[in-house]
Amino acid sequence: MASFSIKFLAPSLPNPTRFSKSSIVKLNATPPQTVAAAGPPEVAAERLEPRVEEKDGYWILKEQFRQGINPQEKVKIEKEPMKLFMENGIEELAKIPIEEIDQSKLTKDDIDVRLKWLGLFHRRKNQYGRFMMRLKLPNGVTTSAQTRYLASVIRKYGEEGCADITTRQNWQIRGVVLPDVPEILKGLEEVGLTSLQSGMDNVRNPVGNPLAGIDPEEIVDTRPYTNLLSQFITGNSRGNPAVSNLPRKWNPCVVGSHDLYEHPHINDLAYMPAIKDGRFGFNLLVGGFFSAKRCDEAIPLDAWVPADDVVPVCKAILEAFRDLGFRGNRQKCRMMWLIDELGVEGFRAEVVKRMPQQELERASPEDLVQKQWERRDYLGVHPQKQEGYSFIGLHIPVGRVQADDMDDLARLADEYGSGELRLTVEQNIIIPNIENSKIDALLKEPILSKFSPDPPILMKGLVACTGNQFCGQAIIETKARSLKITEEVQRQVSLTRPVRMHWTGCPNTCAQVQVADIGFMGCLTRDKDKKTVEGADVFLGGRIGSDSHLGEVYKKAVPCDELVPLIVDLLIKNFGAVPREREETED
Ligand code: SRM
Ligand code: SF4
Repeated sequence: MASFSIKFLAPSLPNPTRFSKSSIVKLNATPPQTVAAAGPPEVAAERLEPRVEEKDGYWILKEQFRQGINPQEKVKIEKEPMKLFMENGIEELAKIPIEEIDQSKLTKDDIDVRLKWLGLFHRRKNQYGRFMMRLKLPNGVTTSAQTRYLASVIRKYGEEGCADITTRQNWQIRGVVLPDVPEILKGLEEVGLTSLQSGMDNVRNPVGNPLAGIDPEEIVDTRPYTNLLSQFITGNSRGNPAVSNLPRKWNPCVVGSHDLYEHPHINDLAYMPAIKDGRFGFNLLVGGFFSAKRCDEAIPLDAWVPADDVVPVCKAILEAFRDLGFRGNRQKCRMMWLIDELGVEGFRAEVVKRMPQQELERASPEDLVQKQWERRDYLGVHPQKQEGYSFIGLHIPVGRVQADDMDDLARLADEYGSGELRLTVEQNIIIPNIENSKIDALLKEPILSKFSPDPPILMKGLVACTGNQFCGQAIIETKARSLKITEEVQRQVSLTRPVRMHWTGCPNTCAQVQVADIGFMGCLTRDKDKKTVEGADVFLGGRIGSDSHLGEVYKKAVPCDELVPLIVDLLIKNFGAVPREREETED
């Protein structure tokens, strides 16, 4: 398959769009209804009045649309969150003792809500006074210097500090205390990182092919596009308030591999490589999302953009969402709800209005992603498209690392590769650009017994969200439990193919249980003695790749202590597992 290169475009910086104020309607506090099956909905012209306006460089909800809005919208109105970064409000906030901060609603909301615009999440419930810091890491690409810097930050926090690789191929670091934040923000800038606009009603990390630029089978190198998107979204790490007051979170990805490592079907915007009239570009999928109340796969927008329009179309879609999206019940604010309300064509028309030339081509039939493609395992050593070089995929159990681990991984990247590391949505790490002559020595490195290129087969596909160790929304513990249960299951059965098991601590499904072969979603339940215990709803049948399909509940509310026999049974009946005892007798 041919590869395509693109020009590296200067990021298109925020360009405020102004709208007529002629027709004014009140925000309907009743959430929009799902109309998917009912044909194109009738949408009154006044419904298309933008609900936000620009004031002093920030976008705020217009007075007339403030009825029935959710509490998070009120927090945004009370004080613009981006000011903490753009007007250096963080410097002052960081000087106030946390006890004092907690005494005023305004400053309490600053640390619990508004700081998420700077990527800082106060772990009030489970790690009071400490913050998780979420980075932006387009395409999951990072450097050894960045990794060492992040390690240096968490090392300072001793047992309170650690880091996680996230399900959006990103870093999160933990243990951060408020007085250190201004200095950490400077440190991030020095190593070329940003944490800006990574939480709350912002665009999340742009996901791309973890093998971009090194994969002999790649369709297109996704890195330039994910970089451009991130530069646009964060205003080159200086902040972009034009897209920081969305009605809700928003997830983008750019697909570059037939393997669909990027999970296009569960992103709000997925760029699918496609040729049109000999030009390279992308068909667009929109609206994929998971939430506690509703999960939906992305649908075609019936639109194709040339490669040069990746940023303009992202901007147009974000502006349509920002201007028109519902801001009432938080469970009904994701972009798919707006698409439902306007109909795909209606939504598309709003995007077209916001394109620079008010034009958007129809989708191309020449989709470049091969439908019949067996998803490849990136763990282990694999040849790159660059002759004489290989990459190695290392398994990072449930994505958790400590400072020393990060330093060691950075050292491997420097000594054996080109100083680059890549993070994957399965919470693993890839080290690219290793000269083939160095592979043997690399495979003897002691840290590979912890972060194995060839982990036990069931560990390969294990993913777990943060869970109740740190996450205030968690119902159950996930990371340690998922490892323990998987180890136990492995002792009981053997398998010849990996089974992707995902654990998520609550219905928000950050670990995407619906895409897993077997998923576990935390809940509370009762055991045989009627005692309340941690449990899980078990999901089955998620598929990824071109025949993607969301898994469904197989069994509800299973006590965690009863999961091992259930998993063993599922593996035997559905995934060809063989009980170890029988295997031993047969030998
Ligand atoms: Fe998530 C909220 C962790 C990927 C759906 N997610 C949270 C919070 C911020 C809740 C909180 O304040 O504690 C969690 C932080 C816990 C912590 O201390 O780490 C959290 N989400 C994560 C991460 C770290 C899970 C992981 O272990 O990897 C992932 C960070 C990705 C990143 O780098 O940005 C993460 N979250 C996801 C995904 C997966 C994805 O994007 O592919 C989803 C489902 C997909 C989607 O969003 O459509 C996801 N997270 C949610 C939701 C439900 C969203 C909704 O529309 O209702 C929430 C709750 C919310 O936003 O109100 C949530
Ligand atoms: Fe927290 Fe729930 Fe997301 Fe897990 S799924 S990180 S428990 S919000």
